[in-house]
Amino acid sequence: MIEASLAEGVVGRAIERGLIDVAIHDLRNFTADRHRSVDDVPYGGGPGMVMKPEPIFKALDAIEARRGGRPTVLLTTPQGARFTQAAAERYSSSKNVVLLCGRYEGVDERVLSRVDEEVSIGDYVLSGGELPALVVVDAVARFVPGVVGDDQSVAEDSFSRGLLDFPHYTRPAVVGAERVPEVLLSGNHAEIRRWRKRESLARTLVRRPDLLEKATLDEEERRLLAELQELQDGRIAELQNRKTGQ
Ligand code: 4GX
Repeated sequence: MIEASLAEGVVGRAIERGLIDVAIHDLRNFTADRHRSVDDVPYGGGPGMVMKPEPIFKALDAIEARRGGRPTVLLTTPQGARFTQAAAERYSSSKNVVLLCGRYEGVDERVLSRVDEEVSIGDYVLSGGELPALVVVDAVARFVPGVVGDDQSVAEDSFSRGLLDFPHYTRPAVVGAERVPEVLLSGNHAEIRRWRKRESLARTLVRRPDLLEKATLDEEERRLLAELQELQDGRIAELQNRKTGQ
C-alpha cells in the first residue's frame, strides 16, 4: 500500500529526483521471537490487540543510528491533535520525520515516551495508520523546496493563506446554460484579483467561518469581509423579521 502510493504523483517524482527520501520499515524485522510478533493481548483484558513496545523502540533506535540524529517522531492516531497545513510546514523543516503507523487497538502507552506528537487526520476510524502517514508525507513534501513546480502556488495555496480557495474555470466559456463569470474574461487583472478575494472570503464565511479567526487578511480583504458580513447580517435580519412578522 505504502510503496505503490509513494511511486505516484508529486511525491513519487520528488523521491525520483532525490528531493526527499522515504524509507519504509517493517516492525516485524525488529522482533526476536519465532512468530515475529508485533502485537499482544491487552493487560486488563478486553477485545483486540495492542502493539508491543520493544519492536517500536528497536526500529526507532535503528532509524536514529542510520540517519545520525534524533528524528521528529509522529504517531498517527485518532487521539492526536488535528493535522493541519501549519503542522505540515513545521514538520517540513525537520531533517528527519518518523511516522509511526499504529494498527489494531493502538500501541502500548509507554511508546509515547519516544513520540514527539500524536497527529490525527480527522474524526473517523481507519484500520491502520498507513493512510494517515501517506497523507502527512504528501502534505509535508509539498513544503520542501522544488517538490511543487511553482513555489508561488504553494505560498498561495488556500490553506497557507488561511482561506478557502476561489472558484476556477477553464474553456469553453459556455457549457450548456452555464457561463464563466464575465470578470474572468475581462482581462482586468485588478478586478479579477478583487473578485477572487471576495469569492474566497464569501466561501470561507459560509462554509468555514472558524478559519476566519486565524486568517491573516490584508486591508482590502478586511474591507471585503466586512461588506460580506453586513450582507449576511442583512439576510439574517430579513429572515428573523419574516419569522416574527415585523
Ligand atoms: N488519523 N487510525 C491508527 C491504530 C491506533 C490507535 C491508537 C495508535 C493509537 C487515524 C486517524 C486512525 C485508526 C490510525 C487506529 N494507533 N489515524 N489506528 N483518523 O483512524 O490518524
